Amino acid sequence: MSTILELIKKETLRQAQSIRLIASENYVSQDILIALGSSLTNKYSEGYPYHRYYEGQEYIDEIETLAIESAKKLFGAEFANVQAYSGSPANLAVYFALLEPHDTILGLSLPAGGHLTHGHKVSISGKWLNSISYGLTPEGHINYEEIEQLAQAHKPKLIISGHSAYTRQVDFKRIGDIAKSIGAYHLADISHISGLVATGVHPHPFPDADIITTTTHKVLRGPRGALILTNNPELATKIDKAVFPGLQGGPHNNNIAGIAIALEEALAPEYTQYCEQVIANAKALGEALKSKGFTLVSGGTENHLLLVDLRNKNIDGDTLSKALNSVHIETNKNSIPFDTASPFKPNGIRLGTPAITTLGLKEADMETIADFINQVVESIDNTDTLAHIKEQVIAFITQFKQY
Ligand code: DSN
Repeated sequence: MSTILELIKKETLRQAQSIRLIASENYVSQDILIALGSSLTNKYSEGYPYHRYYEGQEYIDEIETLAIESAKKLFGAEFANVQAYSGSPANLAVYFALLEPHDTILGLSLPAGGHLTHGHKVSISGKWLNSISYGLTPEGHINYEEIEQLAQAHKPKLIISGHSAYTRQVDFKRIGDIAKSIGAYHLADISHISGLVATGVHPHPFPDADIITTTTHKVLRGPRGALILTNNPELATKIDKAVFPGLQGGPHNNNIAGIAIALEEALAPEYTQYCEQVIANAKALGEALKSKGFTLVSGGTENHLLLVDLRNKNIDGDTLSKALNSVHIETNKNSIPFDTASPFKPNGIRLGTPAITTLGLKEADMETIADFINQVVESIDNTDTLAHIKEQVIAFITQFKQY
């Protein structure tokens, strides 16, 4: 067996023996793994279904059409592009479709829970565009009044709603109304919450957003990739041109097939139950952590993720996430709103429940996980205790369905 195949086996085992709490990760189905590893990866297909530049597309056209139709049905959209390689290129394609260099955009700042591509200054979105950022209130909620003030003062051409580390529901209508009042486009990047939106357990950005982007591999539980959705035919044409030939070459057909399967899975009633359980588990984990003296940004959660403010625990997010990883609990360090510490040693960690909910964990199991996390904080320098916790974690998580 090649070294790479050996490493893949080790990674599969590592995932099976870990409590995976990274809010943007999940486990895909066996059908999706088959699609990803299929002959579809051998094929070039520049263009769109039934309008390609290379021959031999009869099955590829059918696959991409099925993905488009399922995306439209799941999100109630008239147009869907399924070719963007991932969330960042999807957002860039929207900017390329709608904006000129140096146009102004307004998005949630990265330290407040936004994304690099929402205008951070190290990203092309902050270098080639004039990016302005809004933040949160001291209570950890989106500061809608600040959006309004910044929109009036700077007249951005595009306002972005959506986030990577925000624990409350987004008021898409309020942001859409602000965008309308200044003639700006409203882009809702729902990458983190798209499954919740599709199943109605989080408010939908349509009709208050002009365009929706989402990755396909978070709560949505598909392979890596992205969707760009709109109900506006003019914007749809511009977006298709921006994705290809504007930004990308041949689409990743194996991923598009996996996306088509994930969307079909998400259209089934069991997926709505899954999304409801994702939120129930996040709330239960939050309450269990609070009962052990942990502080949560915004006091709790209304979606799939939690941000833990560690300042009262006398430990930073880098040290804790590494210690948790050593006992097979995967999290990521994360800045908390108004964090004065460096992003390399921030004061928070981010936790999410999409992956563990796929394994079948329920509210009562969140008590166990909160207990493991608390034990790690209390035994941070005790290698013997950490080794013992690791054994308990592996015994606990391997009781559940394996992927
Ligand atoms: N890296 C993703 C996340 O973890 O939220 C965002 O792109």
